[in-house]
Amino acid sequence: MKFGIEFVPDMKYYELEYYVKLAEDSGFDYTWITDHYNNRNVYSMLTILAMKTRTIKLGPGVTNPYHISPALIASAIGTINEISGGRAVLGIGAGDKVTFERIGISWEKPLKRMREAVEIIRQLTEGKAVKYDGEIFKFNGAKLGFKAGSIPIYIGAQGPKMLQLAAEIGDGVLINASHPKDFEVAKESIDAGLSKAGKSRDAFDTVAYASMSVDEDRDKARNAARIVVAFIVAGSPPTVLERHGLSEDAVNAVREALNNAFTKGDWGGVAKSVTDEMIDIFSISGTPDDVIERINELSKAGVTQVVAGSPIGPDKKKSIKLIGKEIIPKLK
Ligand code: F42
Repeated sequence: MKFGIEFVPDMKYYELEYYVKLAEDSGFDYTWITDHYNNRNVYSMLTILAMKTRTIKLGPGVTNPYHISPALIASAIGTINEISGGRAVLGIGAGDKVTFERIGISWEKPLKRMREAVEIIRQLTEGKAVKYDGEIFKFNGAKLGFKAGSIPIYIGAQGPKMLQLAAEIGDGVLINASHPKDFEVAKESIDAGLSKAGKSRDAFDTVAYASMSVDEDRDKARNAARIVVAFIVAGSPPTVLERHGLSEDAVNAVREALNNAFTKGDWGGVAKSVTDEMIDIFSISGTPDDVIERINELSKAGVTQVVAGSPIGPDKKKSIKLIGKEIIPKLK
């Protein structure tokens, strides 16, 4: 099992640098930095991290081919690869619909755009001159003026078609899920993509981009996950909610509690609306032993990398150290 950690660049660069160095020293293999226009710029932050770390692989988790051209994505990630001495990884997804609506981007043809962008980025980073006559992108002899190097491309995916595409054209897939059932369901689409491309599963990284909360005190760990889980429940498509047998009433209670929190600031009500079952389905939360048990189940369901995503724990610093001491060494 490989270990990754996700950070949102909603903090000062030196705080992010501190956490990522701590994660590197604690044995994490990858750090993924999220990309939304309202946070600090992902490549600016990755530049600092590339300079200040030594071994951890790093990249956006995930950027998208709507904000900027694939040419600029190739140039940016190539620069990070050069600065980091070959440690860059590119996480790319279709982007976030809600965020796009605020900045006037319409979410059209995500599958087509993803396929074309990844094909172009790969050719550019491999040093090729790109002539590309796609439905979305037209390139006419574009070429990077420096050696970007070989950069693994991971695709953020949840839907069956995007999962299949990720397996067909990516080196890995970042799946926003924490429960083995979601990976058992994803397996069919991943296998279809791999077989279309004639690739073996061994050469492909299936990543659980999970919400994680770890503490020696189980209740503390689980309580720290409640607000994040509420957002995941509220944003999950009906197919996912049905898969886990969650009642409509319970889900509506979470949505209502979130509305109250936004209008009246009642975040305690949100925490109360989240059931223990929801915490089990949408996060990996508990003591180090609880987390190890869940990661073993994920491994059986085909997961090859677990990413510790928000909240990580009630005390981020303590939890990162705890994962490094009590979890990573037992699963490597
Ligand atoms: N999004 C961000 O904006 N920033 C992040 O930092 C971020 C991190 C992240 C990490 C892991 C992860 O898994 C996702 C993450 N995301 C992040 C979200 C990501 O950008 C994508 O929104 C998400 O992964 C895509 O979800 P999805 O696999 O469900 O794909 C969508 C597009 C979907 O609806 N897929 C369907 C499917 O079956 O896969 C298919 C849709 C379809 O068929 N579309 C047609 C087409 O041609 O594309 C027609 C649509 C049309 O417009 O006509």
